[in-house]
Amino acid sequence: MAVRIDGKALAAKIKGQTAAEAARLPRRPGLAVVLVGEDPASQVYVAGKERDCAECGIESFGRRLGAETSQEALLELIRRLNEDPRVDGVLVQLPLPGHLDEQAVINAIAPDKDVDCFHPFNVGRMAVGDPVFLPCTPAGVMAMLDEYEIPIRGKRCVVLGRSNIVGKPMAALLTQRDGTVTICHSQTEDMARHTREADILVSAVGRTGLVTADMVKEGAVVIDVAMNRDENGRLCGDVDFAAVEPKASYITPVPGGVGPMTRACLMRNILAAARLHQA
Ligand code: L34
Repeated sequence: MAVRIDGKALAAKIKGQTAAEAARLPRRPGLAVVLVGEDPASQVYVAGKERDCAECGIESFGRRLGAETSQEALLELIRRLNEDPRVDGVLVQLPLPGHLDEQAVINAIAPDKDVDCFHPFNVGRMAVGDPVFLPCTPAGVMAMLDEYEIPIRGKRCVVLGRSNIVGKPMAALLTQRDGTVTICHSQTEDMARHTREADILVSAVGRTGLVTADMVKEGAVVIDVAMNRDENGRLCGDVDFAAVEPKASYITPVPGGVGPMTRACLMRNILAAARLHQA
């Protein structure tokens, strides 16, 4: 039976450290969270981030915009936040309504305030192994592996999903730690052939029931990044948890796994940004 990785507990520990360090700065760090539209899941996640900020002694400036906001109005808001000295981090919650150009919005965020680590400058710095910030979800996964002393070097790591915000940076960080990394995606032929070889399996697809017990090697470490709703509206990941748990050596639950770690790593990035700005 797998050990359940307690993301909530580790996130609390990281937030405690972040709060202690933030308290020593000459000025309170600040985060601007921009939410466009009324997506209910995004509202929950943003509320969680604002709660984390309060716990860490970080000031949060919420900016709620209507779903019909124009690209130009959103870019103008970002320009103002880029110039606001109280704001150390600017986060635009994704996904944006369909008429908005997400990449153009990300590109408009000042790289030194890009606490998501989505801007191409920061993605590049991370990819060459000289990071300014680390992407929150992949960094959260790495922190969980390290906390439980799970070795990465030489291990077969399989990442399901190739998004810019999770799959690609996840693969980069595992590679930097000397994992042997395979990325699978919607066009992969015979995905189970890959997953069955994995010592560390990270699923970030967003499809309930994607990872079944027959796809997991005995003793594998299984990390579930997804945030899906099942037919009863309950939060669940990609992994068939009940069936996979007996086979795995370590497994993350949803909720209480990667989600809280993403938010804790965001707090760390805001602290790092505040240090850049206050140096
Ligand atoms: N810009 N957009 C930007 N940055 C991000 O880092 C995100 N992401 C993803 C969506 N859009 C984003 C998040 O914050 C997903 N995500 C996220 C973060 C935290 C949680 C879920 C998604 C989270 O706290 N999950 C809780 C349960 C929350 C609930 O009850 O719904 C958990 O325990 O997993």
